[in-house]
Amino acid sequence: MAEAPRPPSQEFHSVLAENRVFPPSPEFASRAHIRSMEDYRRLWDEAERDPDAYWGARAREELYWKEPFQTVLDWKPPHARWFVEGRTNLAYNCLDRHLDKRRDKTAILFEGEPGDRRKVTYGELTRDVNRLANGLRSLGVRKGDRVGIYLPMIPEAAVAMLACARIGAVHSVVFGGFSAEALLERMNDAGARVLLTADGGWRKGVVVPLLENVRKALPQMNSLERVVVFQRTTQGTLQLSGKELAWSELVSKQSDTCEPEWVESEHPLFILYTSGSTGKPKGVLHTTGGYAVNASLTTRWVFDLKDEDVYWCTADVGWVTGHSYVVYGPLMNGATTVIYEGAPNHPGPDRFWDLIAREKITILYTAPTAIRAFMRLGDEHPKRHDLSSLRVLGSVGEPINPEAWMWYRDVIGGGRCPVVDTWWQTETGSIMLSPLPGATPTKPGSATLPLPGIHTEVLDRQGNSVPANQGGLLFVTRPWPSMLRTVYGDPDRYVRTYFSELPGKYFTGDGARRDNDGYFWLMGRVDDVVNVAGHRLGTAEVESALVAHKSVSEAAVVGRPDELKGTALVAFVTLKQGVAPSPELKKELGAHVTKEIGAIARPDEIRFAEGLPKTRSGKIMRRLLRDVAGGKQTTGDVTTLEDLNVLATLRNNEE
Ligand code: 6R9
Repeated sequence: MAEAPRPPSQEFHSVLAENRVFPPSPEFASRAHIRSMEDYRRLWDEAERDPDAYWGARAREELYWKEPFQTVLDWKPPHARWFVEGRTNLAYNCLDRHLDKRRDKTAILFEGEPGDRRKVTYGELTRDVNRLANGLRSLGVRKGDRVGIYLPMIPEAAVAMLACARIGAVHSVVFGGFSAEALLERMNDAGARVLLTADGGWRKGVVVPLLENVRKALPQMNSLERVVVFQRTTQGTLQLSGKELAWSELVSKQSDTCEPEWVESEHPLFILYTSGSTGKPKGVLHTTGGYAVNASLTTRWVFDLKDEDVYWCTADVGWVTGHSYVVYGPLMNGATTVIYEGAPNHPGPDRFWDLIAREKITILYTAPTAIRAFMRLGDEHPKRHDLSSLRVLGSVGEPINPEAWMWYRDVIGGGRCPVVDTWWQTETGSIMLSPLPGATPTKPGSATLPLPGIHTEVLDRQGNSVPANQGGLLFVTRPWPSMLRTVYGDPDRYVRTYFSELPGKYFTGDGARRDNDGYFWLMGRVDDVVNVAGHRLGTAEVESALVAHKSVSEAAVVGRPDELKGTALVAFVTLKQGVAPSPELKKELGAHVTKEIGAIARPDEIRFAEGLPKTRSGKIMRRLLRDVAGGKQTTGDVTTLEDLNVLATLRNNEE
């Protein structure tokens, strides 16, 4: 059972005192797509007055529709269908549509970690996508079939996604940092027929063994028929066998053209697994039309994206940010999107700044955890490079503390670039709360205001509005085009997780407050999901990995505020009878979690405990553990504690 949402704690004390305001500069505003708060309010009012007219107009502007839609929204809470009768194709919208004007424009500017570079033009990208799309068809992949993608950050990751979209196959990208076990679970849940992968990818100077992981999982991948392997890290001929097939061989015989599958607006586009409050990740399902409209629109508005921009979102395509803001959003806009393969600090701490200066990158979109890490490395690294090409800076993934926000603005943006703190989720598909850089006065640490047509509210559990400056739960109270449609294979979980708190209103799982100007300040998750270095993890997932170890009897994992990562993971572990606690065992358990999920889930701290505090009904009292982990005094109600001694023992066991 998931624990009921708790009122958000106020972990980021410093934001409570934040009152600096930065209006957009007149020069920036005069050239922006949206130039003033009047512009913003006009759009807002338009959406408010007639939502169907507003979204219908946006959908016609953003996308090429092979068949027009008649119904903008069919809303039977909590199920929405958008642009119902329309037919379109997302690969067509990202590629073919631009060929007249942008055939030779760079679509993808790629830099590998070892320093190899490639510029892929719109013409070349279209050709590569079409060949792979034909290749997939030749393997029997049809509209609606699921295709797994487990690739490094190389142009082929985008090619793979677009090839699926072109033929109406549903892609499910698995982050390359996930282990064989995590990959297996996701591929089986999605029922993937084909998996697109690579021999490896480069990270911190070493090879991430993707193919090795695939091979470990392969015998148990029930639905998988073929594995297509791109050669990235090895030399000579790839030794492949069984279900494996070389990517180069698959595409070499294929035609450069491929008729797109014109799919219904509600045809599934992708499944992306994300963490929830139970051990099993949720397959968030997005469909075509609504997702595309919002991804395209928000990329242009929030980043003030123009044709001449060189745009870099540093997210991995394994996360939703990579889907919407590395691949689909920028390519729908005909932009140049940068893909960088490796670690931000390899071979040196100035890798990002070197790349920005060399390629004259104009828009940078990254995560607070990266910003804080750079901040700690010292100003001298960015200062050695000419960053004057930058004009907009974005942040995503977790709350950004005002100190990091100011550093980002001053040291990276030279005090000249607007900072857009964008709040959204895998489930929302695209940005929901964000400043518009030419219009919205920004405040360090606030995601400011909802985009036009988006209705976010801070409510209590009864659905009442929470007064200004008080914490509450963040809801989205009306449907929006890029909302998730269901949890793949588990439609009840969709209703239960997102719409059972207040019927008909989408519950985000985040706590927030609004200030006197109506600005939103995000306060972190209120459920058992934690954001570790911008990566979303379910504490239950880590717990189930730990209890899968032979020495572990029980485990509880909680988040603790961490200066660098935002949240660090602390695991409380009780051992089986007769197993002695030891530093070696802690190491072993850490390695075990890495194997089960991936290095991102390895607890920062493991504490052995004789027992865990539980309620009489047997639920682990995480609130108490969070306090213990954070070194805070426990103030909450502990009368339901099964054994108060347990708590005292946990406190003292802080070696
Ligand atoms: C896009 C993405 C979603 C969770 C979300 C929230 C946190 C994301 C944020 C933010 C404060 C921001 N989050 N952006 N918190 N300010 N600007 O990150 O999706 O991986 O699904 O994570 O991330 O807690 O609920 P996802």
